[in-house]
Amino acid sequence: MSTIRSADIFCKVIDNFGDAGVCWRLARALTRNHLSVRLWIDDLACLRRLRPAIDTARRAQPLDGFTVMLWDEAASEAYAPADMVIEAFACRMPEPMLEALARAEPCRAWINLEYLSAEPWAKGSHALPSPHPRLPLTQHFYFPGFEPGLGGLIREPDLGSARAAFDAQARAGFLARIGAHPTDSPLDDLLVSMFCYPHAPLDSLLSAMQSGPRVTCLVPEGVAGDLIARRLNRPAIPGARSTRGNLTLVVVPFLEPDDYDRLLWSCDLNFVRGEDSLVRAHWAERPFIWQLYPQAEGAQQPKLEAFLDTSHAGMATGLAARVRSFAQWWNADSAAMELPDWSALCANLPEWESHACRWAASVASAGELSQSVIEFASKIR
Ligand code: TRH
Repeated sequence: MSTIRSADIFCKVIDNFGDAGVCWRLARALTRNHLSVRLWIDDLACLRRLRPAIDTARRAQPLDGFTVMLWDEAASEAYAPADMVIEAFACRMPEPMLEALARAEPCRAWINLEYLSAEPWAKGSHALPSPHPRLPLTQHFYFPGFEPGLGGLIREPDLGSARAAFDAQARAGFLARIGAHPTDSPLDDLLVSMFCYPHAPLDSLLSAMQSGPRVTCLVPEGVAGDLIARRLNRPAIPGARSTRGNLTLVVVPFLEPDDYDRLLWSCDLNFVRGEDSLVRAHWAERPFIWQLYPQAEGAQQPKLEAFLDTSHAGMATGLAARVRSFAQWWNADSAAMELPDWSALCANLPEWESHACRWAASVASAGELSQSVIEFASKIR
């Protein structure tokens, strides 16, 4: 056992916001666990979309208690590794950095933080060693997860109290601040947040919403922008809104992560995607529909089924079937499936919310990622 005092997180942005989002969140969580943290990221502009405080012209800068470092070729010069070195999502550190890692005394904990999946193989691969083919270095796989036996999910220790303090008045103030609701009168509609990929069958869903129960759908700027602009008949910029039938469509700003949490807490149903917004939707304790990041050969489909199997444990059979068919439709490759009954899904929201609370509590009790990875690193070092 060796105390871990510092961490380097390496983040290569492939596309979208998930790589930066997960790494930023992990950096903040490790910092709050009293580690000195550097987040090495190759795309400062992407991080800036999440945290506008970032200056894209600076190679090193403080943010939220840790240091953000531009990860480019020059970063390898004189690299001195931290006690724990995390490569996110198998991004590869360049040879000179690996050589510095191999030379470091005492040896460092070298970890590959993997993608989140409920598929059974994740448990089988969690914490396995993977020796470097040439250098005297061993990397370990580390899997976040929903169940015991994996690394858990990132969950800030003060999240429960922050959410509990977010009462009806705070919610109304927040919704007014982001322009979700133009007046201070209470919002009677069902409130839905929408974060999806451009290929989602959103147009069909919005049409169904027009003839379902009254709903206000909040779409952060940049999400399905072309479709939303067509629907609104004007640019999809914050403040743009239109009502057709029982649906009011509103564009809100792309929010900073802590405000995005508040958005999820505020809504009756959240559509989320990728990885990090899925985790945040759990902590909102509200019903959610997940759209998975599309992978080669449809690898996201078994991932979806595994998640539904795991997360629906203990859910009433009728509700589970309804949610499953909706999630399958939302993730289908084509318009081959018929749109499930939107109104019936809405009628199930109270029962679904009770399940969401139980499921979130079960996931939270399975472990917290930032703490578990520190413990793991101190054992393997
Ligand atoms: O943006 P994503 O689709 O990211 C994806 C996934 O991580 C995927 O697994 C990965 O392979 C791919 O990137 C490269 O979805 P995700 O993971 O939810 O990340 C979005 C982040 O943006 C998350 O941290 C929440 C945050 N966010 C805000 O902060 N404000 C907002 O208004 C919105 C809509 C999102």
